[in-house]
Amino acid sequence: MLDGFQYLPEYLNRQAQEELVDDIRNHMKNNPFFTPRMPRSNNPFSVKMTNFGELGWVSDGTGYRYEKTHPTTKKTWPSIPRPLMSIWEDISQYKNPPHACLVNYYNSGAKMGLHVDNDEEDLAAPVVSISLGDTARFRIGGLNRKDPTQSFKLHSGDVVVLGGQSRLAYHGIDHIYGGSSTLLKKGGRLNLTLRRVNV
Ligand code: MD3
Ligand code: FE
Repeated sequence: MLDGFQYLPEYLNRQAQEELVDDIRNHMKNNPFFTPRMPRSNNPFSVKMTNFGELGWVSDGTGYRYEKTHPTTKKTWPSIPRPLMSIWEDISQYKNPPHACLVNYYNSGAKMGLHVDNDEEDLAAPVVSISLGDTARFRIGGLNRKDPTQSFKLHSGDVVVLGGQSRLAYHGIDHIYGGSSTLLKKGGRLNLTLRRVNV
């Protein structure tokens, strides 16, 4: 495994997960999920998303980028919920706070193909990922698409830190195990990723 990769299973207990979901729901009022689209092809992602923070990641037919406002409501994104800021402070070991928190929602058929996250300028900062709800099969490889990959399950409450070399590793979500968690009333999986965008 590439250096800088940290897997923290069961980082959040059930009560902490429930409180986080409530906080996320409150921050989702007037901040609905939208369907990102692939640049050029305009094909929809199977994952729905929204963002918290000064900046949010958006994707449409014209490309990937960070924006200060929601693509459909045109409002600025809500602040990053406090418990998420605390998780960053506790485990990122980074001097500066995150600008963005991507909120991805997967229903049981959704996937995310292998990709690298490099739309951020501050690649020295780690990405911190928090999983809630249904279990996912996560795949991570190396710095080149053809490098060997390994997969493992991410369960509700697990946290992953992608620092160092792993920050630019290929990764994706192969499968969601529908009905594997009772955390979210409507099922599915939420993934939160905290990112620093500008240096
Ligand atoms: C490795 N999210 O939002 S989380 C993404 O579960 C993304 O929704 C997946 O890939 C999800 O871009 C995987 C784990 C993760 C997040 C960011 C990474 C792994 C990463 C950035 C660099 C390397
Ligand atoms: Fe990613």
